[in-house]
Amino acid sequence: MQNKKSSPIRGKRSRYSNNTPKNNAGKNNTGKDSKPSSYNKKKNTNTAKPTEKAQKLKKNQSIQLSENAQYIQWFPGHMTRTKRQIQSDLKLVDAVAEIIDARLPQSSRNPDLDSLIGSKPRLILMNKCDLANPSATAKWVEYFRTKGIKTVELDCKSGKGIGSFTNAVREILAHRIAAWEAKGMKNHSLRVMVVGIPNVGKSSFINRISKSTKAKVEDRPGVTRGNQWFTIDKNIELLDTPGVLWPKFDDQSVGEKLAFTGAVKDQIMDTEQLALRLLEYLKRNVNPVFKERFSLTDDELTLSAHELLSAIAKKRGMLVSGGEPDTERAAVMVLDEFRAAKLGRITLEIPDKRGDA
Ligand SMILES: Nc1nc2c(ncn2[C@@H]2O[C@H](COP(=O)(O)OP(=O)(O)OP(=O)(O)O)[C@@H](O)[C@H]2O)c(=O)[nH]1
Ligand SMILES: [Mg+2]
Repeated sequence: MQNKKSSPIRGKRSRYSNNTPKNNAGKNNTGKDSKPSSYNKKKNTNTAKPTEKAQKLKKNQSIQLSENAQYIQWFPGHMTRTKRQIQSDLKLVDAVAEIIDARLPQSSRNPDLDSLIGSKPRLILMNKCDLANPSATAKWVEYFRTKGIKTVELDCKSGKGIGSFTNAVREILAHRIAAWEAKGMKNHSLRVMVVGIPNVGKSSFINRISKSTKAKVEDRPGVTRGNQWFTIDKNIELLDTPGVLWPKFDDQSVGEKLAFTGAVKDQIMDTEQLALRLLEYLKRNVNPVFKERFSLTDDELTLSAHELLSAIAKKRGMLVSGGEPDTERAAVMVLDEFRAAKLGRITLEIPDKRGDA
């Protein structure tokens, strides 16, 4: 598996991150016209205010947003083109494999997919299980089972679960295979389209299963830009597709969770505010790995997110000249460590008690 960069945000923060309240002003949701701002280590993070869009959202929709919330949306032009391409390529495939992120089994599902793929047989590949909480993963597999959706747990880093894919495809296509066989067509080749949000591991999965490195893989969203066929054995062909999000996250917490896991381009966001939101979550849902990783005391866990980020920066020796904590560097580090599950194998959502997602 190719892995050109270990972190989606490392090294970019100094060029793009800017913690001023108007950070998102002047940007469209493609991030294309956003101007990299210079890295200013002297910022006072305690003055961070919600972005203009977040403030507007708060006013208009009466949503309780913390001061660290920001408006997140990413739907660049290539995603519109990909949607059209998926639609036109559907007639070429027998089934669709929807890859989702095991840390976000609900929010990493594109709501547009249902209407896009219609009645095509579908299975879910729940990837990045190595980063998710195993008992939450089991709950989600059960949840999808009750909804009648075949689900395979995957870890494309180690290859765990890859061996179950072929049988799962045969299972969801059993009727068609039986019909082909009745017509004397043995070993009819099966074509499966692999779809999913950006950075979820579509290309990694294809490389793993085809034992190649032909599909381009990087640790950032938006790597695959065109549909590409791969033959995994004489009977199965897979179509790799670019990751697609949707034009508007109705619930901003969805955009935020996708941003935590790296499905949204980092350059369109304020990294420090995002890390503060993540710390707010981790403070509410303390797990021992997170606590231990930063040697946090119970008292420190009662600090505000800003204070906690400063404390973490100091603990890691991240200081700017004058001895002030370098919270911007610490923010990048916190997000990086979260994404690599160094703060625990955290699943950010579980199906509720009624069995709803
Ligand atoms: N820990 C872990 N990392 C994974 C897994 N699968 C993929 N990755 C990593 O996730 C990142 C994105 O993988 P890609 O295969 O490029 O994802 P993609 O869905 O093809 O992304 P786009 O083409 O940008 O839509 C890479 O750094 C992979 O190494 C997994 O199961 N576990
Ligand atoms: Mg890809």
